[in-house]
Amino acid sequence: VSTTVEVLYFDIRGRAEPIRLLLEDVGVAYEDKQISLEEWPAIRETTPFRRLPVYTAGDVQIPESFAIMNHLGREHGLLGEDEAARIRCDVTVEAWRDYGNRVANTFGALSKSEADRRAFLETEQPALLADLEAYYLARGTDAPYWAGTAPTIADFAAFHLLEGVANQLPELMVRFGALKEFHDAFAERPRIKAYLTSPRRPAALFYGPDGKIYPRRR
Ligand SMILES: N[C@@H](CCC(=O)N[C@@H](CS)C(=O)NCC(=O)O)C(=O)O
Repeated sequence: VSTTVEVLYFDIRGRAEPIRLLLEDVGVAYEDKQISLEEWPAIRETTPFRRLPVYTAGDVQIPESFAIMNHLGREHGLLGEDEAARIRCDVTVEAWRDYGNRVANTFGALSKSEADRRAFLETEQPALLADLEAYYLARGTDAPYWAGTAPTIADFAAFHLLEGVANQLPELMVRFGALKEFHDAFAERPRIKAYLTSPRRPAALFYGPDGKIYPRRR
């Protein structure tokens, strides 16, 4: 008996993208329900926290993107091979989540002034990426993963946010050779590679103040 798996989110990559990447990589068939902002008011009141994404598998409904990631991590053995890897997985997820929230606050729909955006780009973002790269380099293995010698949910979270850097700020990406190496290696995973260029993948990265933000280059 196969359970119907559905990811409900907006028609952008956004907070659903690590979930989509994970499902693609493990080869689970899922329905990717992408709604427009016009459709949202009608759906909003049916969701537990009036937010998306919401994941459904049969009778199981889960809001909160990282509750979904943790659930899928338990199902597919993607939470770390030992306690050291589990700790690194948790730390990596939290650190990239903070980074992602700062990017969203700066460039998203309720984004700040041009001066704040410039300050973020010039100072805060490179500093955050430098810290993340230092953490990645201290992983104590040559394996191209953030936590241990096998993929974890942290890799999907990190890869998604690095996709944003690779697409929008290639000149910043080249300053972080190890992050770029991780990104490029992860992009070569066969199912990830197929997904990245598939029509299934939403073209837009996220919603900015004036509508959807698309990759500068691909
Ligand atoms: N902590 C939540 C945040 C969810 C969230 O902020 N969703 C936004 C889109 S990225 C949303 O649904 N906004 C619509 C609204 O607030 O009306 C998660 O990680 O899933």
